[in-house]
Amino acid sequence: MTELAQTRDDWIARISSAADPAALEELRVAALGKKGEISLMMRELGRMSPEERQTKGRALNELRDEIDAALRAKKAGLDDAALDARMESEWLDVTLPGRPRPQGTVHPVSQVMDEVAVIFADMGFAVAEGPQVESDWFNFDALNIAPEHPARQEHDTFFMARETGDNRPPHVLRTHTSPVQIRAMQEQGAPIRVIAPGRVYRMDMDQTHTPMFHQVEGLAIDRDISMAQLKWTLEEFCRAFFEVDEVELRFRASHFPFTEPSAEVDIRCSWAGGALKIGEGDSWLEILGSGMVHPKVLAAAGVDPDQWQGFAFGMGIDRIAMLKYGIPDLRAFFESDLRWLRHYGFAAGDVPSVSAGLSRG
Ligand code: 2NM
Repeated sequence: MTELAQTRDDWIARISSAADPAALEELRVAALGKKGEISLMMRELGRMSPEERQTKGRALNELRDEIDAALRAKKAGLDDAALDARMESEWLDVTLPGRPRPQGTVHPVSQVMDEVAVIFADMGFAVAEGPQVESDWFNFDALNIAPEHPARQEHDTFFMARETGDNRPPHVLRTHTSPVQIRAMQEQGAPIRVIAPGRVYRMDMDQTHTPMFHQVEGLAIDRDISMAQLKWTLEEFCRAFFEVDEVELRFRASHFPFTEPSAEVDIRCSWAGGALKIGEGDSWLEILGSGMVHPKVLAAAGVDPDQWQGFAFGMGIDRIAMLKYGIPDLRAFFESDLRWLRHYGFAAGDVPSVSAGLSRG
């Protein structure tokens, strides 16, 4: 092998094993730079005879071009590899679903409404909804609440403004969700099993009352529904809702215009150590109102009281939420204080279910 061929092979080998663009640039300077090996060899040509210069010169030009081409090819290869590596490391699948971190929580009232709906759905009750602004017929008359009844007076009920000269009775903010049950009976007839959860309004504001609060009422009408089925239904509900194996309910005779007979329902509990325990102890806690739907109410809702009968009940959602989740102050429910919401709120997407557990928070 000639001296030139050896030089060529050495450079080609070094170029092909250059690890990165910086190493390659060093090789380029060492070979073709002003003081590079090939450049110095070319400078020798000046001291040669014309014949020698011609053959040696041509050979050196070829060598220089060959090394230059090898350098360029290697540079392109290294640049491609660098781009491939970058594409690999910066790879992003834009078709993946987003993973937003939820900022909000589920309000205890919403959580409890969901829990109640799930429990009653399991017993065959559908959810019914209706307007919050009601005619006084649906809110009072249909429910056998007489015009002179104290609940109808100005100081208990929010009345909507009326056009001047309009002598029809004004609409009201519903004071209970019973009008929803009247509408459900009118629309579906009997037999029927529904619950009506939602906002209700009464002019009351102190430690234990807010002017807007939440109620859930239930209604079951069929040919031969009895108080015994009412009691079983409420016991089942309380067991599931308070997530305890046994509960004991006590029915106390009471009076509501829309039920006859009527009963207030207490649940056995204990306050030992300051914490409420449902199902054991020597205390009783009032949690519900209930009774057999008054024949006049059935008739007003278009259901024949000679053929159908059934029970109804109502309870405060905010109140049972406080009891179940140990929330001390009712008014904090509606202050929208973020610290309170984060403390008492539930994880979004943790949907209650009777089989998987109501409240895993
Ligand atoms: C209660 C207590 C007792 C009730 C009655 C009705 C209706 F519309 F069917 F007549 N719904 N809810 C009722 C009965 C509500 O709340 C303390």
